[in-house]
Amino acid sequence: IATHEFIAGLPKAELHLHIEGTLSLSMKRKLAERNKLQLSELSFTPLKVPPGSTGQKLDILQYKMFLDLYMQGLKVLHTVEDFYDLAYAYYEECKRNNIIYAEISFDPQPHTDRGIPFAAVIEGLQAARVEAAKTLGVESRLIMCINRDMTLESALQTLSAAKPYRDHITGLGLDSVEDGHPPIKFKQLYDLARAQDYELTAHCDVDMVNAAEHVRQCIEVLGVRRIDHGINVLDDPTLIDTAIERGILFTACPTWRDGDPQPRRVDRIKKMRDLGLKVSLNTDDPGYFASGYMNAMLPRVVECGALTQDDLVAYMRNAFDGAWLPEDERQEFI
Ligand code: ES4
Ligand code: ZN
Repeated sequence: IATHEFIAGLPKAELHLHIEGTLSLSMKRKLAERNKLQLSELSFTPLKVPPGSTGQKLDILQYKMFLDLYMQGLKVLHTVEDFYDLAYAYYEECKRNNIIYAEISFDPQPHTDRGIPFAAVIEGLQAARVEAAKTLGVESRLIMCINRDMTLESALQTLSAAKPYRDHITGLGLDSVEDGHPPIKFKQLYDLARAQDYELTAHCDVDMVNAAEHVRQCIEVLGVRRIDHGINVLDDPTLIDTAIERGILFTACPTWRDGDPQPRRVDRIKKMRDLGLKVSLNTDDPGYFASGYMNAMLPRVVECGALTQDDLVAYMRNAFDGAWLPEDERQEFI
C-alpha cells in the first residue's frame, strides 16, 4: 500500500503540539480583522530559513527568531471566541489527518502579560475541546506550558491562576527560549504541580547549550514522565539507560521549515528508537513549519528513508502508550 494512503488511514495520536503554533496566516488575518488590530504591529511574515544555514550557532539564532515570530503572531488572540476558533480549526485538522487523540499545549503567560484574562484562554480552549469530542469525535487533553525565559514567580502565579480550572488541564510543560534557563530553575513549580496531580513534561530542545544536562535535570530534578524533543539524550550513554529504565517518552518532531532541505532530526530520532528509547512523532508548530500537519509530514519522513510503514505503527503505539489517559480509556484507542 502506498505511503500516503497508509499514513492517511493510520489512526494517530499527537502529543506535542502548540496551539498558538497552529496559527495560519489566514487565521491571523481573520482574528486581526475581527479584533480591529493594526496589521503593522503584528507579524505576518512566513517563517523562512536563509540558504546555507546549518551551523549550530545559527540554528540557535533562528530558533529565537522563530519564537519571536510566534510571540508576535499570538497577539491576534484576544477573546474566548478567538481561542475557541483557533483550537477548533486544529481539531478539524485532526479530523482530516485521522488524529483521534491529541494532547495540546498552550502558553498562558504571553496572553496574561498582554492583559488577556487566564479565563478567556482556558474557557475558549475547553469549549472547543468539548465540542470537538462531541461533533468530530476527536478526544484531547490540555497541557499548560510555562515559558522558561520568564521568572519562577510568574510561573508560580500561572499555576495559581490555573487552580479554578484544574479539571480542564491534564499536564504541565516548559517551553520557549531554553538558553540560560535550565530545568532546575523550575524545581519548586514542578514539586507543586506534582502535589496537585498534574502530569509532567518539559521541552529539552535540540542542540541547545548543555542539552544533555537539561535532559538529565528534567528526569532527575523535575521528575517528568515525558520530554518534548530531548534528542540530545543520545549525547550521554548513562542518561540513555536512565530514560529507558524509567520509560520516558520522547515526543520528537521531524519538522522542517521553508528552506530546510529535508525533515530535521530524522537520523537521531531513528537512532533513539534503535537504542530502545520510546519516541513518538509530532508536528510541534504546523502553522509555522513547512512540514505542516501529520499527513503531510510523515510521508516525507518515510520517503527520506528514515522509517518504514511498520516503524510508523510502532511510533504511533508509543504515542498511545505514553498518552495521559486512564487505562480503560486508553484501551478504546488501541
Ligand atoms: C516551541 Cl519549537 C519550540 N520550542 C520551544 N518552545 C516553543 N513554543 C512553541 N514552539
Ligand atoms: Zn514544542
